[in-house]
Amino acid sequence: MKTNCSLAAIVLSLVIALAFAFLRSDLLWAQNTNVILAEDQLLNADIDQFPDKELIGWKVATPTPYPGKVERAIQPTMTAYSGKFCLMITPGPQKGISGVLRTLVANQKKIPAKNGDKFRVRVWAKGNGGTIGICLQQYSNAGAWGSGIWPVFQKKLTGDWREFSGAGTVKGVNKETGLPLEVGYILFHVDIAGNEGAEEVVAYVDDAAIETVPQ
Ligand SMILES: [Ca+2]
Repeated sequence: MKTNCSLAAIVLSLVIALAFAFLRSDLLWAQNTNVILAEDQLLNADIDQFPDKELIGWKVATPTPYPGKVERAIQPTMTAYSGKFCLMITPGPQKGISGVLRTLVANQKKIPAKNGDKFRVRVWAKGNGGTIGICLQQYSNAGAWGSGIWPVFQKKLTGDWREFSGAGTVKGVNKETGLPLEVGYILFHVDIAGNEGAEEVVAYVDDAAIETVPQ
């Protein structure tokens, strides 16, 4: 009788362990299928694709009141964070505001998104002063702009490569009515701002990433 009880206990333990393992693998699988990797989401995310010296995937956002320059920086002039190249961003004078230098550089890949979706973003950057932000600009499928969200907002750049990351939830707002806008896609923007009255800021940016956060 005692042997039968022990055997039953062992069998029960095995069943529980197998059930837990099955549930756990199912959970992991579900998480993995919800994560979209960075290389699928951004164009030239590692900033190393420059055939024929062409700048692929990144350009100053238009229309924008924040002009500036975005170029490739190449070794040995500048040591990239990864690979051979990184972006070199020089903010320009902000229209209508004297002394303020700023620019927005947009990745050209439209990332499918809808209200309520959560995204995690990341970029590596350095600079001789100034700040960096990462903004997700929200648009309807028809291309109507529905404001931006700021997973990273005006963090100070330093002379060393640093990782800047954060997360934000899509929540488009119609600028004219104030009502929610049905978001169809987002665009990844890097925002570099200089210090008023300071010497010209030059920022270097590399290895951008964005991924959906499972909910
Ligand atoms: Ca790179």
